[in-house]
Amino acid sequence: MRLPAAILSTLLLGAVLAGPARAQAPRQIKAAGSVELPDAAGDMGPITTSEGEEPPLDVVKLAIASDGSRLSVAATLKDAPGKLATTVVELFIDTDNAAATGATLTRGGQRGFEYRAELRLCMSYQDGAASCAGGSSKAAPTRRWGAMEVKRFKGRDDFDREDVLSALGFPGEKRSVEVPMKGQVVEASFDYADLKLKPGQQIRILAREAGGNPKDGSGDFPEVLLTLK
Ligand SMILES: [Ca+2]
Ligand SMILES: [Ca+2]
Repeated sequence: MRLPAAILSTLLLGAVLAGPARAQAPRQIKAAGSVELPDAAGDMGPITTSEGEEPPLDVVKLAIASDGSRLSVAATLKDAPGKLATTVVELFIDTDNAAATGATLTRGGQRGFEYRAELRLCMSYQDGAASCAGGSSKAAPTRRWGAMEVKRFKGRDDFDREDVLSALGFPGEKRSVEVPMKGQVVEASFDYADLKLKPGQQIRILAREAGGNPKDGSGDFPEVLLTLK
């Protein structure tokens, strides 16, 4: 079939106009002190484990708040969690708000991050085990809480990093706070000092939904430029 020339050029023009919209950089939200980011329900596929599939930890709201000495992160889940302890949200933090310094993300390619903080959903189980990553697939959970796992990127490579804060508290590492899970909210926090932050400092945060396989391929929230309280 042959298309008339006029229709063909309209189609091509349409394709050119649609191009830049898709390639557009993600929008950045400016916030002072705190920010709340709503998120779609149903945008996460199941978590793949060696034992099979687990239901995803689908975040519907992410709240980030600073109080002058601590930064807290709270994720509201669409459904009650199963029995798998794992990361709910990853936060990549550009502490000097400069893309030219820090690590480049292997997945996504965004630049400039000095730290990665993970909001973990931790659980203890009937058999006495506790986990913030993986968990016991046989025993039933008896308690659930939120904790932070923080790493510092040493350079450009996002796999080259050192421990700052340990979710479960391995010997020799500073242990995260434990915040009991309330309803469907997983929350934890870290000290400004853990990331060498000061009140009034402006930091760039890229949060990423991590408890499952994001259906859009990235799970990225809009970037936030946050001025700390
Ligand atoms: Ca979601
Ligand atoms: Ca930086």
